[in-house]
Amino acid sequence: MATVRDATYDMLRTLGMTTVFGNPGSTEEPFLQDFPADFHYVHALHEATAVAMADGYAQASGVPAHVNLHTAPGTGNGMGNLVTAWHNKTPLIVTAGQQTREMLLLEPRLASRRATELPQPYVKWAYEPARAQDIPAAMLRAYATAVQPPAGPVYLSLPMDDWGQPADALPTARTVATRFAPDPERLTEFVRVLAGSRNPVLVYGPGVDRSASWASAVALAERLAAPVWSAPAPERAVFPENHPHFRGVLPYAIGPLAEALNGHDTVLVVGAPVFRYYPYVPGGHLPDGARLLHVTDDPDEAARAPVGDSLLSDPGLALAALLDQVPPSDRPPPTRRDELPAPEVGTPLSADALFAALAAHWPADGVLVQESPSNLSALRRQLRITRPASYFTMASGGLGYGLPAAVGVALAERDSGRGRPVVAVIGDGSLHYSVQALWTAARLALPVVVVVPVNQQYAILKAFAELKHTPGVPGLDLPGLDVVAIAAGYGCATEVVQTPDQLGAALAAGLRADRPTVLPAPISTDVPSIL
Ligand SMILES: Cc1ncc(C[n+]2csc(CCOP(=O)(O)OP(=O)(O)O)c2C)c(N)n1
Repeated sequence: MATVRDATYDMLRTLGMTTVFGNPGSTEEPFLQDFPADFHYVHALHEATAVAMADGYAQASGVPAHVNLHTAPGTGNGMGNLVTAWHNKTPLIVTAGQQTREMLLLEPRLASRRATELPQPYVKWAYEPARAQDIPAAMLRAYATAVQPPAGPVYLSLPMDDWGQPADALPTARTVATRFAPDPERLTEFVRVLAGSRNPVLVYGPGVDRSASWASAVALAERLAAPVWSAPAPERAVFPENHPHFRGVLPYAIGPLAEALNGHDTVLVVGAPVFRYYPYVPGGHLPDGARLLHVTDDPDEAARAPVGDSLLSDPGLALAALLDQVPPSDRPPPTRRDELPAPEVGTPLSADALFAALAAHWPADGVLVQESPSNLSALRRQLRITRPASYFTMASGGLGYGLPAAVGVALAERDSGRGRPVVAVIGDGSLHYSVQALWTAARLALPVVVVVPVNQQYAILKAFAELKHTPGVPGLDLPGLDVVAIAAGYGCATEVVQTPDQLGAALAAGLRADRPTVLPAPISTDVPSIL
């Protein structure tokens, strides 16, 4: 007789979800018991790491990932990266163990109180099945909820005595669409505004990359002879950054962002919130007289935009529909930005010199995963992303995502057979939030290279304190951290890099290795301005 466990594994097979990221506990053991040979359990040493590895894996493979967490404490540990998965719009099915139904009323140790409230509001759906027999169908519903736009995480709390119960017949597998097309009438109105615009500008967001529509994004920019900006603080790269139309990433503050768009009468935003701001710098949201058109697959994003007119659609389908209808412009196309002068190479290296070296030695088809807050501008200035699905970071602002996400991306690259090289750039502060991801990467023999710009401080918080005039904040310096010893302790190759050539050689060796490599690189302690 089939048990609920048998039926659930069958359902997971049907859904193509045979990889489970997790950290086990007693409340999960009845699920994990006799773990099937055709499944892969990716062991994380902390739940934050499990969630972010699954997020990176899901984004790089384009399908949802399954994370199994330990009841309330495990969910709590995973919560920061669940917040990130929500903002990243990553479809994740998070399951968590729950104490035995027989004892739940008296709240034994490890009972999750109000389990479905715990992950709120950062899940699209949270459920504890009313009957053990409902688990396989709840998995199916969880999947359908996670993948429909806007995609995101869902949560199932699963009592540990459910798994051995006799199963009902397996629910019929069903599928849902993951894209929807724009309202034709409203699209025609958008076309009319764009065709009549004197000087339009395009702002593309991560939804363009998620919907695999770089080609349409480029074609529309060329059709309109319009410059292109990346939406502020993007979690994915959205446009070939060596294209003559590309202008850079918009600043993430109200006044400066509007200033960057000065002179444009129409702003078309596709696949991003309007807008993702960080420090409060007052001003208008748009240049005077400009009109904003917004395409998003997220009704909440459309509702909360402070300016503009929104159109719900899959970003890729909207771009394709616009391309069908927008007439070619007779404006001269934007010209390429001036090339940057090569940064000076000093001792220690500046962030710019370090990342110029990284760019010079960048592997063809490399994937960059980034969590280096104060050095982000230098990194994006020096290392231009030119291919789709090649840049990942967190949309949330929560640290502890980048390192484990890079491990998840690298695993997806291996599992898919694509084998693209993965390089992470992780600040010496950010490294420690999910540092144990290094152990999983070592156990999996993944050749991910982690470059750590070492400035021995939380530089961005110093910059923020300067901008906001809050002197005297404690806890902003990071002396006495031995990155080499930490990396070695988790089983990684590691070497301090101090020159561009040393970085090049260590990077090439690391990408050929059969384990992760951590490369701490001492950099100047100058604090870059936050804007
Ligand atoms: C989970 C979490 N805790 C704290 C913070 C606040 N925070 C933002 S940036 C930062 C420092 C990052 O330091 P590092 O990685 O060394 O980068 P740097 O700013 O020096 O470039 C901190 C602590 C955060 N964003 N997320």
